[in-house]
This record gives sequence, structure tokens and C-alpha cells, in this order.
Amino acid sequence: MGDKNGWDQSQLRKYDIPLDEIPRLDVNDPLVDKYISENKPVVITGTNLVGSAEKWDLEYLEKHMGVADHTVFLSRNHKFKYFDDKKVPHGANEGKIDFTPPTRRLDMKFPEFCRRLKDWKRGEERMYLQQALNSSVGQAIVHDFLNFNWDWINSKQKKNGWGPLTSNLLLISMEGNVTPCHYDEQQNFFAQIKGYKRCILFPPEQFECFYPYPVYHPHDRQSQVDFERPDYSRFPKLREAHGQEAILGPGDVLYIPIYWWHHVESLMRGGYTVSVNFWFKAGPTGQITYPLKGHQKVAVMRNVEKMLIEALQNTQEVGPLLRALVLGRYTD
Ligand code: QVN
Ligand code: ZN
Repeated sequence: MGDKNGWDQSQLRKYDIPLDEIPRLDVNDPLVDKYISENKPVVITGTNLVGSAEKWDLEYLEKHMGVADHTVFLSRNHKFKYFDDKKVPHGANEGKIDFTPPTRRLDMKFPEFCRRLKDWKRGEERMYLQQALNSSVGQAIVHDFLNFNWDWINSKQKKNGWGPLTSNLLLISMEGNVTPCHYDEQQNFFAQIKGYKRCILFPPEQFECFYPYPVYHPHDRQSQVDFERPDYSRFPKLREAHGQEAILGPGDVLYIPIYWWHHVESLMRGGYTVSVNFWFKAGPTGQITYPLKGHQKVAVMRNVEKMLIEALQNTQEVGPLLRALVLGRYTD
């Protein structure tokens, strides 16, 4: 950890995927707007977006987060794969689809989260706090929140024709935790506050490399591929994946374009990390030109899947119908 960056290579997990570096640009560099308008990732330095949160260490947060419960996920390993509670099968589907939640959710007060962090021993469940910044937090946190650099982020939202800000998640992670590869349907400014996170991104054009779960599955938008144990016989196109990475430290802001695949890890042996994301609705579609962009094709594919689920009223019939449609007709 003696490196000038505050981290070293040995703190990074190792994957069999070629990676380039995401460009790092100063907030005043005119190229920043070019990257954002072209839906390309960029690390932006000097924004002061979350400067008012520089002091958000565990001690300060414990004092000021308030008495409400917070959402904490627990995992028996270092991976925290998201699942949608609303898509967990029940009733008629129960038993036909095998789904075991990979993490469990526990609501706890902030002091309990801090105590569990301090007492944590290797081999115990890992924790990841993912709490929406809302009125449940204490007044000092609200004050810091109001002092985020809203002028900067509002100007980016406006300039790029994005929709409204939908949420800010406060993310407090243990060192070594991994958020596996997934994509979101929102634009994202991801702000790092404490510690270091490594983000690995892939463009939506690489959809075929990541084999997302079906749309009706609780793991919708998540890749089925495990970077640590790549199964090239099931997922051969993973071999063609080519990513871009950035290590984010305090003050850095990463633009994660809508529909881009991303994997996020808190560096190993780096202590806990604190981040806040800013999710924005996509802007209006505007004039469609051809050929379609990667993200537009992904949106079309999602709609086709949703239409079949709706028409068939049984998720188990989607696969067979799609195969009947394609095999020997659109395959060769
Ligand atoms: C993951 C909904 C990220 C950041 C990521 C986890 C956020 C929690 C983003 C991290 C989460 C999947 C679905 C919420 O993926 O989009 O900001 O570990 O920092
Ligand atoms: Zn995400």
C-alpha cells in the first residue's frame, strides 16, 4: 500500500479479462462533456460533488445517521449479487423455478452496523450497507447532503437532457466486497468518499459476452457469468469480453453510462469504503437513427422478453417459444 495512489496491484482481484484504463479528466476539461454526451465512461476529478461528505467516516456517521433502521445485506462469501424481491417466484411458480437468495437483508440501526463491523471475524458473514439518502437520516447528514455540488450535477443533467434524479444510495462496504457484473437502466454519477473501489465496465455492445438472466428472473440485469470461475463451455463469448477499469479514491466521480455492464469491488486490505451514487432517469428518446446503438438493442430485447411473458402468462413457456422461433430459421 506504499504506492503514491494509496493502493497497489496486490489489492486487486485477478480476472482473466483484458482491461484498458478509463480516462481520468479534470472537471474543467472540455472532453468531459464529450464523453458524457457520447455515453462513454470517464473518471472526473475536482468536481467537489461530495466535498461536504469528506468527513463521513464511521465515527461521524454513527453520531449523525439518526435512530432509523438501515438496509444491510449479508453474504456468506464476498459477492453481493442483487436480486429483485418482486421477481422471487411464489404461488403457482413455486418449486418449478429454483431460486435461493444469495444474500439476506437485515435492517439495523447504525450503531449496530458499526459494532458488527468492528467485531467482524474472518469466516463470518460479510456486510454491505445500502441505504437510500432520504429524510430518515439525521440533520447533520441532511445538511451535508444539501451542500453537495448540486450546481455541477444539475448542469450535467440539463446539458445531456437526462430525466430527474431518482435516488442517491449511501454505500458502506467492507474491504474485499464485490458487486458482480450487472447493468442498470439509469444514468449514474458514482462518487467515492472513503477508501478505494475498482470499477470494471463493458459497453452494451458486449451484451452477448455476459449472458444476463431472463428479464422475469430475480437476477434480471445481472450477468450469469462468474468472473472468478469463468465457465467458457456454458458462456463461450465471455472470451471476447474486453473491459475498461478505474480505481476510484476519495473525491473521484465515475460516470457509469446507462446500460453499461459494471462490476464493483472494494479493494482488499483497504478498510471499509463509503460511496454515494446519483441515479438519473434516461432522457427522452428523440430521433431514432440506424443502425441502432447497443443500448437501444438491449432495450428492444427487454421489450420482446416482456411481451412474451405477458402474452404467455407463464415464464416457463418463454424459452421454448423463443427456441421454436429461432432454431433452423434464424440460426445456422
Ligand atoms: C447493486 C442495485 C452500482 C454500485 C455498486 C452497488 C450498488 C448496489 C451502481 C457498488 C446495487 C445492484 C442493483 C443496487 O452498481 O449502479 O451504483 O458496489 O458500489
Ligand atoms: Zn449498478
